[in-house]
Amino acid sequence: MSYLKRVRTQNPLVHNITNLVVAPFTANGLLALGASPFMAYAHEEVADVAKMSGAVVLNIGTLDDKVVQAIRLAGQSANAHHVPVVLDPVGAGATTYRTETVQMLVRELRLTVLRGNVAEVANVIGESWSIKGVDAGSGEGDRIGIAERAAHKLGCVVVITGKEDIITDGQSTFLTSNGHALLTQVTGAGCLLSSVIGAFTAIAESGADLLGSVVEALAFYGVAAELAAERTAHQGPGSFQIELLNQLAQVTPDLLAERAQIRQIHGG
Ligand code: ATP
Ligand code: TZP
Ligand code: MG
Ligand code: MG
Repeated sequence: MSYLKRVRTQNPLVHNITNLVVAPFTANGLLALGASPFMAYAHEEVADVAKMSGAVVLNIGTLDDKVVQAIRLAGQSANAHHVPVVLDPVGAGATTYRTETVQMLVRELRLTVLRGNVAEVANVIGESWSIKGVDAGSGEGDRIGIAERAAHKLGCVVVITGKEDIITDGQSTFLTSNGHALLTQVTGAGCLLSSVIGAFTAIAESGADLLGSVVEALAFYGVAAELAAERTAHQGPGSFQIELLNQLAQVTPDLLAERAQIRQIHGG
């Protein structure tokens, strides 16, 4: 059974501690996919919510000390109960506070997946790459090398997104090239993707399943974006954003298999 089919059959509960820009879009995107979103931030309950969830997605987009503490408590509980943890290090490298916070989080928590743009991932592991606010700055560099070094250093799957996406566990590395440039015109397209990845990690039944489920999540999201763009590109980013939600609900496993552009570049 495809991972997408499993997500829709199992309807995993996904606990999100995310930023205030993207929370409703993220919840609607997860519902469209067939997962069950739960946004919960209170220190009094985050450990309980993480424990009962299929995956926990942690996002520092609009961080403050209270959110950071909620993220730590949720992450610790997820680790203690073997619930997968996805971290989106929004804006790592843009300010010292963000950089130091994500570096503390990756020291304290065992991540399942780290997903960010190239600048964010580089800054998480102490490498430099310029960043403009929450968007990857321009720059040429070894994106694949950064992803693989991050996977080794953190012991998790690392996803670097952009026109082409890199997915690696440090041993095997895949590239997916689905997607559409309109995704860069919708705030939260990356954050929603991190939560979609969370839903796919929730149904991976073994470590061996994990990398495949994340690769499929990337291809699925990119195919949904391509179809949304085909239907709305002449209208603009507003219509595209809504149609992306429709397509997250409508892309079938067969259509995904037909359109997915996945290449393995390293590993067996
Ligand atoms: P950034 O802040 O740099 O925009 P992000 O967190 O918003 O990063 P993206 O890298 O934009 O995340 O990735 C979100 C989705 O958009 C991914 O599915 C990615 O493949 C897709 N994407 C990003 N840029 C392009 C592009 N130029 N063409 C096609 N798809 C893209
Ligand atoms: N500012 C702080 S968080 C955020 C903005 C604009 C959303 C970023 O979302 P994404 O998915 O990284 O584009
Ligand atoms: Mg973006
Ligand atoms: Mg982002």
